Amino acid sequence: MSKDTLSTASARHPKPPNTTFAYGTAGFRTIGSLLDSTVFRVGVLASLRSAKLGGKTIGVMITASHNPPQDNGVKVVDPLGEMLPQLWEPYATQLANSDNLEDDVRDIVAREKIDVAQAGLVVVGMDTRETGPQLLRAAIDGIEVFGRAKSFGELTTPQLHYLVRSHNDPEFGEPSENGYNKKIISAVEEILRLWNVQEPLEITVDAANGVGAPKLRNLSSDLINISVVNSNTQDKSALNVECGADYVKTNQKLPANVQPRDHQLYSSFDGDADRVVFYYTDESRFQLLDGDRIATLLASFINKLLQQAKVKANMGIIQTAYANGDSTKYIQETLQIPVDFTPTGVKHLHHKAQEYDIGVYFEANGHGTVLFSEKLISELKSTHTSSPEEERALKTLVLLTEVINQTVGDSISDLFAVLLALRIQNKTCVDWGKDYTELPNKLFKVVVKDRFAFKTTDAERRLVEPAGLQAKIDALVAAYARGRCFVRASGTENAVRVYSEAASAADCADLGARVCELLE
Ligand code: NG1
Ligand code: ZN
Repeated sequence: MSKDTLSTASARHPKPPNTTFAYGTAGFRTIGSLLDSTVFRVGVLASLRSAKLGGKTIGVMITASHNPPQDNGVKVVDPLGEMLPQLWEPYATQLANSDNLEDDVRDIVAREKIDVAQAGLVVVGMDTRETGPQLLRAAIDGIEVFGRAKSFGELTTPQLHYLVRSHNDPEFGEPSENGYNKKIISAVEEILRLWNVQEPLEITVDAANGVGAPKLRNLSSDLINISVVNSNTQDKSALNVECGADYVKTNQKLPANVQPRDHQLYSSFDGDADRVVFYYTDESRFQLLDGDRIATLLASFINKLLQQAKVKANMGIIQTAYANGDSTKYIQETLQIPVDFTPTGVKHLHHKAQEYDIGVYFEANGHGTVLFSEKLISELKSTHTSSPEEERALKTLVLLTEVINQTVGDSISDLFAVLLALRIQNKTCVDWGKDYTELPNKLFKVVVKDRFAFKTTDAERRLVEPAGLQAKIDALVAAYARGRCFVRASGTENAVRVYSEAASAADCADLGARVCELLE
């Protein structure tokens, strides 16, 4: 290990005093100006991870997603585009907080039996935040202690995942941003040709003044016509402010700069373009089409294609406690598809989804994707068909596996999957909104003294600690028709979240407010 290089390089990235860092569900996330040393150290860790895996390409993404503009964050992406395995998260935390970096690096190298000479390539990307470029340089500095760095500059989070995967697995696609664009556009256009669609796909997207805006511009074609609003990435203070998927979902209202025409579909991305939600207005009433709706739309569309193609596959939908109770009921009773629940955080949903031939997972906030197993994909590719209708359905299914990002939730590919599902089924956004009615629901955020005191069980739907609190919540819930309410600590913010739903909006608000009072 080139000790001098580590100490010399690390001296350029001093750790801020009195700050502790924790690698959580979304990697490290805090005020961007505090993150220089942490990002440098994550760079070191990423190259160790590459060495551990015999020189495979690893990714580092610098983003704080939907958080406010002054925040930033960093996470590590594994070779096939997955999140860093949970076993390595404590190493990230250990290095970020270390006062003796060389010893701690040596400790990890010994524990994991790493030959640092094997460190290979680490690809790096960032969103559009003001602190991004400086943190990108810190990451590169850290990576280059043991390995090699390649910066792709501004990227969406899912593009970075794609790039990591395609560097390791050339069959997945060309390892460039252009390769990502080509893969999606050509699959979308081929599906449109198969179904003889003449009119271009059209939608207005609110890009949260984030990186999704410039990236969407690269995806236009004769058959794809996207207008982008909230596309100002130059004004660094505008990111996610009064716009974007998180704003729309949390406030259940239109973002700034969308003047809707009734019955027309709109969509919002978040700041790093891995979440998407849709909406329309009906006589000025706002109708949100969130992650639960995307899951049901895509699952029923794919089911229909499977039937047409006469292919049998086992499909499951994965939800979290934040899924609306009526969406779960609709999936189980009307679509007759099994539902699993996992804790919040896409890595949990992703793992569960991998247990199916087709695993559809979406958080209600719009983060999710559809995973197709390798076994099913090769079966689809080798099945012989006996009619043009079967042939078309089969081809569409294969092409959908190219449109839909197989590594992580992706606003861009989910946007196209939804537009295709609607167009091919001749379904309007209003039809989509009427698939099922939704229970009124509300999300609250409560700042408490110690959020780590809140421990949960049953996919975060019940509290085990603080002792006695769950019984009080149960007693309140019992008083409301179709009431449901749960409390959990946020993994990305210093707060506790309360979710409530009930048969009426007034009851839902009341139930949530009363549970919040229990926390004060
Ligand atoms: P936390 O802060 O742990 O609730 C939020 C989202 C998660 C997930 C992560 C990662 C809600 C209620 N929570 O987590 O679903 O997306 O951010 O970005 O939407
Ligand atoms: Zn995001």
